[in-house]
Amino acid sequence: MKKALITGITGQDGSYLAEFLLEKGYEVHGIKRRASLFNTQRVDHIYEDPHVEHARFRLHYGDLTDTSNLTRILSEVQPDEVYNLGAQSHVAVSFEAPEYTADVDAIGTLRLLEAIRFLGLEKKTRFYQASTSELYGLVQEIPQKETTPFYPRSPYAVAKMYAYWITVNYRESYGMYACNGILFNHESPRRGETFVTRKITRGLANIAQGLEKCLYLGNMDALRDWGHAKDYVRMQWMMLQQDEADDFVIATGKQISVREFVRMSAREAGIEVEFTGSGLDEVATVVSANAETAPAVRVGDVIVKIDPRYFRPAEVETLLGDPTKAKEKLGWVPEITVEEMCAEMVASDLDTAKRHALLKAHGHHVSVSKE
Ligand code: NDP
Ligand code: GDR
Repeated sequence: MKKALITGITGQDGSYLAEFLLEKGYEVHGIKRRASLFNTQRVDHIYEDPHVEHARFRLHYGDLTDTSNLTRILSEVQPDEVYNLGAQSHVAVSFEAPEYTADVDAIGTLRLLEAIRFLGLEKKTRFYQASTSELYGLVQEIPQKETTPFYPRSPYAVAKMYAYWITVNYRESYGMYACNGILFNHESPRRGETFVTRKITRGLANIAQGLEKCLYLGNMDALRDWGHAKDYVRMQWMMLQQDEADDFVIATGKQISVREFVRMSAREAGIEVEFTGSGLDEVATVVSANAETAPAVRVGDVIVKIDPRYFRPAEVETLLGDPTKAKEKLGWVPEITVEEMCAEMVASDLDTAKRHALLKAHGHHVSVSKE
């Protein structure tokens, strides 16, 4: 039985990858952080009681900032494959916490690679690094492929650039099987609530059900190549099954704007909107609403406004990936379109919002967390 170790197992990708590897028959180990509340909601459905013999799913307390902890876990697990998905993954937050982001995202990757080498596992353990389209930042070429030069535009992207190159360096220096997946944005109903797609689907679902009045966003013109996390974790595994380690761009090859994603999500929730104004004065106003899915919404309601707080000191305006290499070398093609993904996200958030609205109607307190 193959063993995998996943950092960031409690995150969006970690949870889908763990499911995927368990289905493939792997023993899956994950690193979770200590938190004051339970933080394993995304993997609770695959959790196995550690008291059960031969459990194939194990969680270890740890942190990418802690070298001795990582070394001990690697030594205990002796994994065939390590997937380094753990990161301070929010671009806007990286401007607020640049040093921490560098410690986790850049040096954390070095700590893992060095621990593998220190333990003499460099010929046994294959390594996947969660690299990102944010490396392209101020884009030098459209669409972006493996050979497009990098121009990172945030502390997050700069940290991930170190991680990218240290992964290449360990492959070239020590013959390690180490790969970078340069993944473009990918989303799902499990996406963190402060990333823009989920913020939109959750915000509009809450508005539809009367739990919120208005959604506040930043740059509506940003263009992204959005895929589904399920498609992308399959590719992470495929990358580690080749004869030779290599780096791949993973993307859909299509892009839409944040504004278009708002329109698409609103439509899924039964709301048609019209955008008027520009810059900080842009708003989305309701022109029609389905009484069944959006009973709390009226024609003329302004449901999206701009808040300058959500603009970044330096922005990545446009990202569009060219996944030709992944298609040709690995036979990978994305199966889920942005429209299907958006429909799934809105349906899931509407489901939750309806339950919360019902609780509220029966006098229960419902808190709607926001950033
Ligand atoms: P999430 O933010 O959903 O998950 C991040 C994971 O990292 C969580 O499990 C989090 O733990 C963990 N983590 C954070 N800090 C530390 C730390 N100091 N030590 C150990 N673990 C830590 O991200 P995604 O699942 O969306 O992304 C997975 C990886 O892929 C990340 O590295 C991200 O940067 C990268 N990426 C993501 C893309 C996307 O569009 N989703 C695109 C390209 C790259 P906790 O749950 O406790 O917070
Ligand atoms: P990104 O994702 O920065 O691309 O990083 P995010 O969803 O945060 O932003 C996408 C674009 O939307 C614009 N935007 C807003 N973003 C947020 N979060 N909140 C808002 O209110 C808002 N309004 C507009 C942003 O300015 C940006 O242009 C994600 C992360 O998963 C990274 O870890 C990963 O590496 C990259 O995708 C690829």
